[in-house]
Amino acid sequence: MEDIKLPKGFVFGTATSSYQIEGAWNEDGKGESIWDEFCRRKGAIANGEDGTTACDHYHRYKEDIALMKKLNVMSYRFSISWPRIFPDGYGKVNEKGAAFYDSLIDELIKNGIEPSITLYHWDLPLKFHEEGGWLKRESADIFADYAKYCFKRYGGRVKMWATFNEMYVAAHLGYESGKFAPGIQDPKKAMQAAHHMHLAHAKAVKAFRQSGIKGQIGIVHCMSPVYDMDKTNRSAENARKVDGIWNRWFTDPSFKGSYPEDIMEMRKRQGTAPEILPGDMELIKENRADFFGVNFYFRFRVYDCDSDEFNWMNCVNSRPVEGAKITEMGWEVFPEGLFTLLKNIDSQYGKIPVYIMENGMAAKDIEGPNGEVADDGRVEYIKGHLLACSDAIKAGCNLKGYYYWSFMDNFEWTSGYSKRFGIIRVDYKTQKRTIKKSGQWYGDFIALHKKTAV
Ligand code: GCO
Repeated sequence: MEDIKLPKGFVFGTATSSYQIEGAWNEDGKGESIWDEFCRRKGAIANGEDGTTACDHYHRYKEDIALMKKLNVMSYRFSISWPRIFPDGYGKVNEKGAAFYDSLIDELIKNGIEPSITLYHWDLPLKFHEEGGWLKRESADIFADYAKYCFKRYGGRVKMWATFNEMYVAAHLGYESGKFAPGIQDPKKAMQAAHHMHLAHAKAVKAFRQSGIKGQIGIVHCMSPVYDMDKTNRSAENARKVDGIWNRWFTDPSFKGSYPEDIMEMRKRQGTAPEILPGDMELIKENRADFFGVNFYFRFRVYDCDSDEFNWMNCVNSRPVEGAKITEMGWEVFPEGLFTLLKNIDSQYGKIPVYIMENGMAAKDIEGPNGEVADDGRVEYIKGHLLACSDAIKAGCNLKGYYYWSFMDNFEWTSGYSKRFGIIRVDYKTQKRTIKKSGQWYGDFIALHKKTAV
C-alpha cells in the first residue's frame, strides 16, 4: 500500500446502475425497459431471475447513501432509468420518477458525496424500442431530448455527467449476439445502433454545452488492452483487429471524431458498415467529450491462430495462462493491464482527463454467521488496481479518479444474482446490507488518503 501514491483531489468513488439495483420496476408510473421485457424470456437469465426488486434501492436509497458515507466515498456514479422519467421514451414526463432522482441527488449532496450521473446504462424504454429504438436515426434526437430534460432538472447540483455506458456491450451484445436485451442477432443492425448512439452522444454533449450548466460531460467505454502473445505476423494482425473491433471502433469516434479506417474497410467488406449521412462525422467531431471514462475488467491475450473477420474472438484468451488468478466471472486478474491501458489512452488520445468508472471483481464471498464476508481476494484486487493507477500517474497519465464496481452486490445481467461484485453484501431475502472486509478496507484507505495526500 505504501507504493500507492495518488494525488490530492483524486476522486474515489463507487458505481452502480439503475436496472441492477433499483427494483420498483413498475412503481410510480415507471415505463418498462427492454430489460424488463428481456428478463421474462425463457432461458434468458440464470435461474430465471430479473430486476423487478433487485436491491430495492428505490426505497432504500437513504440507507445506501448512509453506508457510502460510512465508507468515505467521495463520489457515487449511478445511472438514470430513462423509462422512469419518460415512460414511453419521449413525450410526457413522469413527475414521480423524475422526483426520485431529485431526492437521491439531494441526499448525496447532504452527505457530502458528489453525484455522477450516467444517462444510459442499457435500460432503453421498451415502447420506444418497439417503435424502432436505436435502429431509428431519430433516436439520437430523442435521446438528446431526454438528456436536455435531465440537464435542466438536475444540472447545477450535478457536475459530472456521462452519456453512455459501454456502447460496445449495448450494440454487440444487444444487437449482434443477442445475449443481452433487446436480444437481436444482426451484425449490421449492431453497427447501425452503435452509430446512432455516437450521434446521440454528440447531440447530448452539444445540448449540455448550450445549456450553460457548470460541470463536465464524458462517455464511458469498456476497454481491454490487447497483448500480442506470439509476436508473429498473424498474431499481430489478429491483435490489431481485436483492438479495432473492441476498443477503437468506439473510442476513436468519441475522442478523435472518426471511425478507424482499417476496421471500416473490414466492415465494408462484410457488409456490416453503418449508414453514415453527410454531416454525421462533423457533428461527432465537434462535440467530443470533456473526459474519458473507462471500465476495465480484463485484458485480451491474442494468439497466432486462424481467425476470420466474423470470428475474431477465436484467438482471444484461447490458451490458459499458467498461475493466473481468475474471478468468479472467469476473468483473469491482471492489474498491469490497467497500467498498459492507461498508457495506451495517453499515447492515442492525449491529455484528456481520464476516470476509471468501473473496475471490480466477482468473488465467492462466503458469508459468516452474521453476514460478514472476509473477501481478502477483493482487497488484493483493489490494491493491485490502485497501484496500477498510481504507476500510471507517475508515468504521466492524466488519471483523475477511480470508481469501484460495485457499491453493493446486484443483478449481474444474464448471470442474475449469482455473481457478487459488491463491497457491501446484500442478502436478497431480507435486503440486509453488510459491509464486507473490502468495503472496510476501501473506506479506511480513502480516509487515509484524504488526510495524507499531497
Ligand atoms: C458493465 C457494466 C456493469 C457490469 C459489470 C460487471 O459495464 O459491464 O457496466 O453493469 O455489472 O461490468 O460485469
